[in-house]
Amino acid sequence: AYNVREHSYVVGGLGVTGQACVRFLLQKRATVKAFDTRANFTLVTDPDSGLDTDMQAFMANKITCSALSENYFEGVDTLVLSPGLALNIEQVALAQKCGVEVIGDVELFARLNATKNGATPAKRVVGITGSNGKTTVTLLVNHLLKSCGVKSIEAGNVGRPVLEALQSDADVVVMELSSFQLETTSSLELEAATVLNISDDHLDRHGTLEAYIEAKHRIFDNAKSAIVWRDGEFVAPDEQLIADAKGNAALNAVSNAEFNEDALASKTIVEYGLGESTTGFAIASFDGDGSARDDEQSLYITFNGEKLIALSDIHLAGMHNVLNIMAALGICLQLGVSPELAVKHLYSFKSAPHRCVEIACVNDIRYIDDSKATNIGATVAALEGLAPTIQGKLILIAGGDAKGADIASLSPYLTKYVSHVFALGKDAHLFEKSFAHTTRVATMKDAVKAATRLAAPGDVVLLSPACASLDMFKNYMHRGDVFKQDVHDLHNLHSKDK
Ligand code: UMA
Ligand code: ADP
Repeated sequence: AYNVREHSYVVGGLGVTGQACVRFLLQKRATVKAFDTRANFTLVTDPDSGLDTDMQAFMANKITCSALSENYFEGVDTLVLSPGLALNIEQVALAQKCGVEVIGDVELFARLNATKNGATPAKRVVGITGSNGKTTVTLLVNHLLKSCGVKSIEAGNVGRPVLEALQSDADVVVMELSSFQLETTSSLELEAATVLNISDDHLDRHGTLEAYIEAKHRIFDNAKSAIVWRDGEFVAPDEQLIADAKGNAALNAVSNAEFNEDALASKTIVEYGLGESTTGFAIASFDGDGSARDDEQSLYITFNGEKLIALSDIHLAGMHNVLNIMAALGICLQLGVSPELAVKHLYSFKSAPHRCVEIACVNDIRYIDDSKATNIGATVAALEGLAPTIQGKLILIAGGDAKGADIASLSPYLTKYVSHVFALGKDAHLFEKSFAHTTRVATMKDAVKAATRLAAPGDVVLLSPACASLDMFKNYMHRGDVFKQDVHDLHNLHSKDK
């Protein structure tokens, strides 16, 4: 079995992940030291961790925040790298030169939890990745499982470090996995895995779409089953086979050396999609009187052709959330929870903040916070999902750091759905280039003011930036909070009036 005491570790990066790794390894009495690339870095210890003295000692002696010396990796065999650090930094090159293996915290989890290593009892794990919807699906799966009596916990990119979940008393871990985490993971055994969707994101780190897809598809390597969006591009585990067969140049560039045909043949595939189908999850129209109807009242999610729930009984906005629900039901199914049972608990799910949430409605103008839309795909989903619910105009506040994405690809959607864009931040000019009705603004306050001036009753002011927030805000939460505050200030709303 994999035993941390037989290894000597360096933890790279001391954010949430790195600190959890250090804490875990200290607790297990493993040999560990750490570096952080930020010169002014100071570790904040968690007073509840019960490890204060160990952490204090660790902080005093074991953390390097300057350039690493040539012999830093002497006697070390494993570098546990934080997801925020790219694989091409000099510290990693030095480790590799010294023969040190580079893994992430998820891989450490995988080795400790591996059935072949006799972990008893191993936790059952499901993995969720994709460009958009990861957090929603992760929280939803966890909610449905818990509601159905399964002892589960959410972890990973959603915020709770996976090693904390390993030490919890949960039987099932619902893991949100980013491309950064998957890049350093190779042996994670999963009951079910899904790549929800693929759109441009993080190309500033991964370089090409192919490399990004390759990282995401590592989720399937040791998964017993795959939950697959029938109409999605690059989301099925056999995409590589299909691509090879068709000679698809873009996908052929996705080199997955470890791709294994036998593993694919033995994988269970659960399909889902918005069309009609008698296998897996689908949408079909059922009308009482035999007449042709396809309004929301007559549309149902089906499983293997059988009615599960009417779309009109679903409270999450947008068809992208119907897809998210189907994916979540598919994952629950692979853990033995029937869709019929799981759907009974959908209504009690509260969606996470900053994801298409109405934060105020004044003079019949709705203000919607979708600050979590940090890439183009998410903004497209918000526009398509909200458009059918809007009587008047849609005024969009967007912009920030586009992370190298092609904002011009948003322009057909802006033309179709949006009357005016107020653009903020570092890449505001890209919106100006892509859409004629764009005005650049300096601050969120200016954006809210200008949007409100333009708005009439029935209109929607949507913050869905298609960009990261870090050029102007601490994070997307902060951006959403500032938006809400500015809206409330402008209208003199007190929080109780929301
Ligand atoms: N950093 C340095 N030097 C270091 C270490 C970190 O400059 O030595 C910087 C990084 O470049 C980054 C920031 O510090 O800008 C945080 O990096 P980190 O690796 O320390 O991040 P953690 O605090 O450990 O949080 C990470 C995930 N963050 C990233 O992948 C950037 C969190 O996802 C995740 O919740 C957490 O682990 C627990 O698993 C956040 C995220 O933004 C929400 N993820 C990206 C996304 O969803 O798009 C991938
Ligand atoms: P992630 O964790 O992958 O960033 P979230 O669930 O936090 O995903 O949602 C991020 C953004 O993407 C939100 O703006 C949300 O409205 C949008 N979104 C959610 N699910 C989907 C989906 N299936 N397809 C496209 N966009 C989505």
